[in-house]
Amino acid sequence: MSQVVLSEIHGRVGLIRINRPEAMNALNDAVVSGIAAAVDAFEADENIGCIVLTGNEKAFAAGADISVMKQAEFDYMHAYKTDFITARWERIKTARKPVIAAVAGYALGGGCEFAMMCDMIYAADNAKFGQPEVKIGTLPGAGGTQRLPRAIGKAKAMDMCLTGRLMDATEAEQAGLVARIYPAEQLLEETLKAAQTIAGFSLPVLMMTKEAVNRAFESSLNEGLLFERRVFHASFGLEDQKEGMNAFAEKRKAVFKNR
Ligand code: DAK
Repeated sequence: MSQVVLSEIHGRVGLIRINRPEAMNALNDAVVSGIAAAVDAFEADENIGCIVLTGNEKAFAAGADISVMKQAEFDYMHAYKTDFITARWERIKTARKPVIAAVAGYALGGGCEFAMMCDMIYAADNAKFGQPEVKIGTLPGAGGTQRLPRAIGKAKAMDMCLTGRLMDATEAEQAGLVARIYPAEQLLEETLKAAQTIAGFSLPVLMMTKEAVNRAFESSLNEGLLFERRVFHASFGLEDQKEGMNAFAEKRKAVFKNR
């Protein structure tokens, strides 16, 4: 049996590839657990500073596996009691290192939700995003109704969730869902390049920055500003802060020690 999740190391970047091409990378237990295990490993590895999650040129992931969810035993009681596909889904969200989703082709349903759990999305020009669950008699269940409006506003999010329509890369970038667009054949290379740049910075600073930006969505402005001030002050306790500023003054490249 082929591995449904592949992981590779490129310099200081951990690359996770969803690998179920025959099913448009539909997300089943094995895929979600495989992604979570890869994240666990990269988080524990001191030589990794940034993680990239990707699929293939046709699909990042076309959603949760419908062939599993359509089974008769998948009734309310089963879904509720087993906390259906919840357990390992949130591992991306809890990653402390930066995570970039590199999306080519379809990112639908749980696939779009997975991409939105990452810190940012770089898209290929053929990317298509959507929450089409309404078409199969259900609704987004892994954050789509919450993260999509925060990313693109209520009007477009409501439109997508209620009609199930797809959004192309250009619209997604204009709406704020996507940070960058690349020609499909350059997506992975360019994403890895950006990830290497990120991974070359001080890891504790990256982690503090990520925490602070995420506060913007989880607290009031004043609370967020207070949190930012505290981690900003904390950064002056890092050797890397002294190194970064000394290197600037000495007109040389900083050598961060991640402490
Ligand atoms: N599940 C299972 N198989 C899928 C699939 C999916 N989501 N999407 C595609 N496939 C399979 C197709 O069945 C087909 O298999 P064969 O017939 O060849 O065996 C193969 O992939 C190729 O697909 P198509 O023949 O359909 O290819 P097309 O190019 O014509 O169309 C498509 C591509 C992506 C537009 C189309 O396949 C499609 O509409 N797929 C379904 C998209 C969808 O409805 N996605 C949302 C699923 S619901 C939760 C977390 C998450 C979720 C829920 C709860 N919790 C944490 C509680 C998420 C739910 C969902 O994502």
